[in-house]
Amino acid sequence: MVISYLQNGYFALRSFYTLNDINTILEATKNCLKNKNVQIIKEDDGKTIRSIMHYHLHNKILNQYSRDSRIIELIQQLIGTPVYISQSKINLKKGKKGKKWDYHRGFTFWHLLDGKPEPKMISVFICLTDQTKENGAVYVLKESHKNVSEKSIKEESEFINRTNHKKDTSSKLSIQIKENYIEKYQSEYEKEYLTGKAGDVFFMHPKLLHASDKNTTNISRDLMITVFNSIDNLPLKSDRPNYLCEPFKGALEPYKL
Ligand SMILES: O=C(O)CCC(=O)C(=O)O
Ligand SMILES: [Fe+2]
Repeated sequence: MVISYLQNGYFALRSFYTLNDINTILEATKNCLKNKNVQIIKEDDGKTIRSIMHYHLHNKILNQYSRDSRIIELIQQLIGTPVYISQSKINLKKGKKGKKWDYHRGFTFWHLLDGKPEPKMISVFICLTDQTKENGAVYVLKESHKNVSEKSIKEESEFINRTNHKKDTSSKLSIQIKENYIEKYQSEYEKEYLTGKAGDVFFMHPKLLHASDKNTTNISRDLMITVFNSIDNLPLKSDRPNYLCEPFKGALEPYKL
């Protein structure tokens, strides 16, 4: 697992959660949506929900799943220090209505916009529904996390829409990777779809290039995403809202489910 993470930039834990777990999470997600403090990002149609932000702060059951001791243990092994949650969201990609995510590296946003110095971070993706090419599964460019410097991140990036933070996670991301760089990376690295079943979990390196297409089916493609950051890697300059860059309130306490 550790070798595969370092080599490819991601790895999968198949059937990590039972369907019972997943139903519990989906039910809790419905309750979370009733909470007025939770930040919702809509698709460009202004109606369809795209992301439910900082889910871990607004529902007790979701909070417990966000601190699953088995996952935290793995993350601490990979990062080497205690961690906290620096961002969390549930991305619903509704049948026929859910839209794409452009190619990006999480670290571009967390480093350039929030000033997190190092890639001592990991994103965990829990599949809440089956993930297929047709319903818009995430795809990655395998090994594209390697040889990425601060200079190369700046060179490949183009800033748009910098005044509206809701665009930081919209279908046209506020930091775009320039077209010529995307073409270059697509020719250099192998594209791999993170397809799987509800209950599968993916771990992703913060520098790995990834994207997803719109949902062309009637089946929703739902993902619960939690970004863990080292307690030694706090943001130095973020002016973004808390739901994009959560303030540090102490190391995460693992929860035994
Ligand atoms: O939901 C997706 O398809 C991609 C989400 C993603 O990459 C992100 O939230 O950073
Ligand atoms: Fe992402």
